[in-house]
Amino acid sequence: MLRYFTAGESHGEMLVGFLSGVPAGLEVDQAFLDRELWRRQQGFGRGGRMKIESDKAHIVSGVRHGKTIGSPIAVLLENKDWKNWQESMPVEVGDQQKHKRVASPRPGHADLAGALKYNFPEARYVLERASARESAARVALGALAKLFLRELEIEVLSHVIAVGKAGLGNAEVAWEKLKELHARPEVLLNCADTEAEQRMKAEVDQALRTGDSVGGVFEVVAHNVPPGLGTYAQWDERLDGMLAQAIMSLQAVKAVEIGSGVESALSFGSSVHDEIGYNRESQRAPFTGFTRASNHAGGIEGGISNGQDILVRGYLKPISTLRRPLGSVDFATREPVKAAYERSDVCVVPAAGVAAEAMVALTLARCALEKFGGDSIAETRRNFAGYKQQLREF
Ligand code: EPS
Repeated sequence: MLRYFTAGESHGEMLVGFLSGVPAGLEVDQAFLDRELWRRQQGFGRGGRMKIESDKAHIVSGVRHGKTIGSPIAVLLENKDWKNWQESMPVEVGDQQKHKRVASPRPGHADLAGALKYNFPEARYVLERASARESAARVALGALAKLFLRELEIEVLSHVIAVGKAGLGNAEVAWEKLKELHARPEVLLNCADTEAEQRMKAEVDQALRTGDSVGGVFEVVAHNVPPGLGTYAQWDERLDGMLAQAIMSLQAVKAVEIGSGVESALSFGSSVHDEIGYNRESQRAPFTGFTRASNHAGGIEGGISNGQDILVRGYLKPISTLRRPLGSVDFATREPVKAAYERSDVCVVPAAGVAAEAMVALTLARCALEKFGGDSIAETRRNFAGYKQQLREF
């Protein structure tokens, strides 16, 4: 069973990712891991922190001679900013005078709820772990999951479909276009349409000018997923339910949509459901001869992948740290004050999309391993080939 955890504070020494259950014999492409980490650091509207960090995955276990060995994989990511925080956030007792308090909670951030829950007099330790810095560790683990999925020819990418009010007119972007977007050496807002991307940039510019922040919508696309991952048999084994949890667990995500789920709720069934056809001439489609006229279902029906691309959208609230802060209350005096301001990002929609790819990849990898099993990649591939044969013969 694929299991994973992360540890680490935003300004602590490092982030740690832990992944167990990956079959032995998977080639680990270090450059791929580091490029995934680089992608998460990009995007117009990121703050000063990204100029300090240059994330690299330092694997310390579970990989030998370039391949997984079936043992748990631990990945370390250095926080370069740690050198500026060693004295104010030491592991040992240290000098309390050097502690950097977060005196007033930011509306929208975990500050207040976290301080109440953990009984902290202020929010420093809350934001340290609630911070989206943690998602870097997920991206490192997700990159390993993507390498595993590649063995089954499954790929996962994302693109941005809205930033604030600026949206992509037609959000249906061909897989090949997503591949081109992914290959670009620079990331602006990771939108496949350059005109829409400029409008998105204008939204971020406005937020920058006015001391505000802006959210948006990303879409993750999982390509070449075979029918049959997930099941309706138990509520917690449904693929859409697992993906919703995985995406919702990312910092700042406030809504998740599978396919055109939101629009579907406002439409008649006849315009929502994806009509089924069959192609007798060729086995053109990757797994079966069954075809669909559309993909409003986002590749999942009855909690099971149906062979179409899986489409998952995440709706991101605007970053909760504002340069022109909202009203709050001082933790110590309980007097009204402005919320604390620390250096912050203004827009992170492209970065969140990359983190969401990682979560989708980890979820699909877990489902694929449950279905096909295998302690070595050779075994998984053999089992997968048998299943594909079964689908062809259906
Ligand atoms: C974050 C605040 C900022 C972001 C951080 C998330 O960090 P800092 O307080 O050091 O400026 O840059 O995101 C990352 C460090 C990252 O790697 O994504 C927050 O409070 O959530």
